[in-house]
Amino acid sequence: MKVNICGSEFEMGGPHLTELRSSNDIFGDPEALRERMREDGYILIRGFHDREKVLKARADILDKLNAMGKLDPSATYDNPVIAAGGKGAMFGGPNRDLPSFLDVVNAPETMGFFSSFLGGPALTFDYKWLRAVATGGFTGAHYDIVYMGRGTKNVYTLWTPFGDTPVELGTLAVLLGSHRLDKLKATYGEMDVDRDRMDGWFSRDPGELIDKFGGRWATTDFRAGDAIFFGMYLLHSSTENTTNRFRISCDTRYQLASEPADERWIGESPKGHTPHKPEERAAIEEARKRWGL
Ligand SMILES: O=C(O)CCC(=O)C(=O)O
Repeated sequence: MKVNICGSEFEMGGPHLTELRSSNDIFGDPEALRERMREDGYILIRGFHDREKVLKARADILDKLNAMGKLDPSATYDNPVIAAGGKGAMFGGPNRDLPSFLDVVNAPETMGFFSSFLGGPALTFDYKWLRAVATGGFTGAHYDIVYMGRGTKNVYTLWTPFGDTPVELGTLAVLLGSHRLDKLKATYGEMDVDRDRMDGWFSRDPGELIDKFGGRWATTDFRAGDAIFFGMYLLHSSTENTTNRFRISCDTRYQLASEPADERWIGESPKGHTPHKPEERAAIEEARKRWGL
């Protein structure tokens, strides 16, 4: 099967792309999960969330998209066909108008899981990155630290698809081993997109990253309820949505409540990123030359 990551095609099971491994075998064992995280840089859990709750949230998100005129008249909850010329949507913020969605990502089970994984009471950023990704949409390769590195670095991103999400709809893809790239961590990993006025994507070319750093990309088909989480220093991107349907997913963040949190993402109305005009932003290519990367 061919998989399109950021516009480049790879064969699943070939030299450049493999399946993500599930950690369901050690789900109830926090120490084993921490060890797996150190080893793999990510944890995939099938059925992490209550599937019915995820599907209820999906229906509410699709109702919102429909009210915005983003769905084709033929669309159903199972087949959310995008309206002609329709664009994606990014619902960045606390999303308090979607309680069924918060019921998943802020659920006591989710918070309890992260408290156990982190070894103390967890908090989640109030800001949530909820996306409806349209045809052709994808995310370029990046570390999350460049967007949210002003508090503790011990933060985890949980990526949750809201609906059954095969790779052709746009799934999370990770570059295996990229959590151990010391030079990348010491250079790009010290960047702050707001302070440095720079775009956060390190690359839009997944093949280039394999040539430079080695490793393989990994992704998989997700079912509603499945989720993957990873630390701030793992290069990840998404496969491209090559369908005429919306890919709905959210990335949410968790850390120890006792550690400092990046203030941009916390509170009643988190302030988020500082907007900069494109002409005020420096090109990452220049920085990469400076870093020798
Ligand atoms: O959903 C996507 O396209 C990208 C998600 C992402 O970059 C993240 O979870 O940090």
